[in-house]
Amino acid sequence: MPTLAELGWNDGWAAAWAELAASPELEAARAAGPLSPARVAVEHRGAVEVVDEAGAFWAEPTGKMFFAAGDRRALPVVGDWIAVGDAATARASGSRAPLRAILPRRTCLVRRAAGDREEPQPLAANVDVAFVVTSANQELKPRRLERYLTTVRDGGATPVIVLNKIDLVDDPAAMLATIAAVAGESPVVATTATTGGGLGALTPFLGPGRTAVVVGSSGVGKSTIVNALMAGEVALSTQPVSDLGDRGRHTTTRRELFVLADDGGVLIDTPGMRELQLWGDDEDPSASAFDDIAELAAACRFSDCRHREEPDCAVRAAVERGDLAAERLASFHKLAAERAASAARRPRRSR
Ligand SMILES: Nc1nc2c(ncn2[C@@H]2O[C@H](COP(=O)(O)OP(=O)(O)OP(=O)(O)O)[C@@H](O)[C@H]2O)c(=O)[nH]1
Ligand SMILES: [Mg+2]
Ligand SMILES: [Zn+2]
Repeated sequence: MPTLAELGWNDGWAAAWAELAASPELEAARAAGPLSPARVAVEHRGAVEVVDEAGAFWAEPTGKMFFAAGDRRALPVVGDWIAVGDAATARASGSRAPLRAILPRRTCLVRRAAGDREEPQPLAANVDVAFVVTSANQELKPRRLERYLTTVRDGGATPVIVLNKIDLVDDPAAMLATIAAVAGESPVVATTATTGGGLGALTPFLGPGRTAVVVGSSGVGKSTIVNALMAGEVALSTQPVSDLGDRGRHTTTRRELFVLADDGGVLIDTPGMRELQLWGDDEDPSASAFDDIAELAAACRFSDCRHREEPDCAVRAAVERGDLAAERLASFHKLAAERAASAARRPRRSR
C-alpha cells in the first residue's frame, strides 16, 4: 500500500486538512464519526474509488453536497484530496464512506463539457504536470495543441508536450519544429512508448510527491506511456517492454490514478478527448499559452492592448515584419474570444 506521502500528501495538505477538519461546517460530520483524508483514484457515476494508506475503498458525496453543487467542480474529481467519514467500515464491508468535503484544490484542469450546455467539466485536480501527448503518425494540429496548453496553464499546471510514436516516421524533426513554434517555454519530448524510448525524459517531471496527468486524443499512446512508466522500464529505455498487460491495448474509458513504485509520484491516465473547448473563468484575453505574444505585448502602447485595431501594437507589427506567424495571432484571438464567450454565456453566479 502506498503511504499518504507516496500519494502526494505533504505539509501543505496537512495544514489544509487541519483547517478543514476543525471547520464549523464539518461539526456534524465529526460528530457522526472519525474523518480521515483519502485521494480520489477513479470517478464513477455518483461515487468514487478512493485510496489512503490502508488501501482502496468507495466513497460517496453526501446528498447535501450534490444539492449544494453549483456545477461539476463542486463534486469530487480524480486527484482530489477528500475528507471521508468512517473509512474503516467502508473498507471492511465494501460500503460507501460518506464523502464530507473536498480539500481546496491547488490546481484543476477544466474544459467546457462536450455538448450544448455551458458547463465546466473538471478533468483532474491537484496535478503538477500535464503530459500533452500527440502522435507522430497523425497530422499535427498546432491549433489543437494551443488549446491543450491553454487549458493546462489556466488550470495551474505545467504542460510538457510529448510527441509519441516517433518510430513510425523517418524523421520527426519537422514535426518537432512545428511543435516548438507553439510550445513557448514548454518542454517538448519525443518518445516511442512501446519500447520505452525517450521516456526517461519524462522522469524529471515526476518524482516524490508529484502528480502528473496524461492527456491527448485517443490512440496517441497515453496508456502505453503510463504502463511503461509504471513498469519501471524507464531506466531500460532501449529494451522493449515485454509485457504491457492489458491496459495499454484498450481504449481508456475512465480517468484513473496510479501510484508509481519507489515513491516515483502519481500518474493519472485519461480517456482520449475528441474536442477540447476552453472553459474561460478568466476573462483576461492574454491566453496564457502564448508566451511569444505576451512578450511582444509588453511593447504595445496600451497595456490592455488586444492586438486588433489599437495603434502602436507591437504584436501586429511583429506579424507585419514576419516575426510572428499570422495564424498564431489569429489563434490567439480565436481562443480569447472563445473564453470570453464562454464566460459571457454563463449565469453570473457560476463565474
Ligand atoms: N508504433 C508505436 N505504437 C505505439 C506507441 N505508443 C503506443 N502505441 C500503440 O498505439 C495504440 C494505442 O495506444 P494507447 O496507449 O492505448 O493509446 P491511448 O492514448 O491510451 O488511447 P485512449 O485510451 O483511447 O485515449 C496501441 O496499440 C499501442 O501499442 C509508439 O510509441 N509506437
Ligand atoms: Mg488509454
Ligand atoms: Zn498590441
